[in-house]
Amino acid sequence: MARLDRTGPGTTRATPFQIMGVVNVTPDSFSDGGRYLDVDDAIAHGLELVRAGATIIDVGGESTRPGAARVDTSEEQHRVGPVVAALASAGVRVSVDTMSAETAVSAARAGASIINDVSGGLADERMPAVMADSGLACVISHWRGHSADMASRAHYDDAAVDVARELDERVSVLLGQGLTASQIIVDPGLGFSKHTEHNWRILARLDLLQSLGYPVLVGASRKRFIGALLTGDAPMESRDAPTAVVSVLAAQAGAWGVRVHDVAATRLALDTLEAWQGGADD
Ligand code: PMM
Repeated sequence: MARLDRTGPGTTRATPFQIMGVVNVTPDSFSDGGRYLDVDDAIAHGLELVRAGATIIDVGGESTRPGAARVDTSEEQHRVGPVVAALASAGVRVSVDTMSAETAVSAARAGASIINDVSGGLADERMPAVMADSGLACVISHWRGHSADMASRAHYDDAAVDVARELDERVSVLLGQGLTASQIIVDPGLGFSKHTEHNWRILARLDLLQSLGYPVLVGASRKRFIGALLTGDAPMESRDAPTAVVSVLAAQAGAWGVRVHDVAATRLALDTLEAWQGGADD
């Protein structure tokens, strides 16, 4: 049986559900900062995530944690370049998590096949042209400003409605700048200028994002709003079980994929959903 091949009753998904495994080559990412700063460790971790079921590996060299400082572009390229090159040459589908046009260009040359820009092409004015020229798939996230002061921008009438509308407007601008519709994957940018209640509202109304007509990527993994479900001083890894539940619910809601740190937990959760759905076919 094809994995999670249904988007809803009677409809078939063109592509299998995507599990994007995170490899942060940073000293300061909130969930795994410093663990894979060494190039060999980062490559090994990427390959391990592929063995665990990741269909894409997302390689990032700049932390976007709340309050994070920007990283120099050459340092960012120095971090991600060798990891992207090694994983791509091993046949892995690689995305580069960057807001820098220069880093996107160099990662594309190194073999990346997806540009994942959490700013949706807003942080670097050269990014839309790079995305258009590359012809690569591009993740366009909802974004209102840099991490240093993003919390001050977390004001919504209805977060789900507002995020869907702002993403739609952003995509229209990018289409006008030469991107094609087939390149676009949208992402609500959970945690970026969003408080806990905003993130849950967006997830509960994922249908509004789906209705834009593009594949939807959900990045909830280990974020603060997931941590808020836990009591006390729970370690970061405790957030992986609720993250896996979010992955299943996102798949059921018709998302294209999820971006997660613990691929094995998400794979198992999705296999459980598939087994459940399989019961309906018998
Ligand atoms: N979140 C982070 C980084 N990159 N990319 C996409 N497309 N969506 C996200 O939600 C997203 C992202 C921040 O999380 P991390 O520090 O764990 O990488």
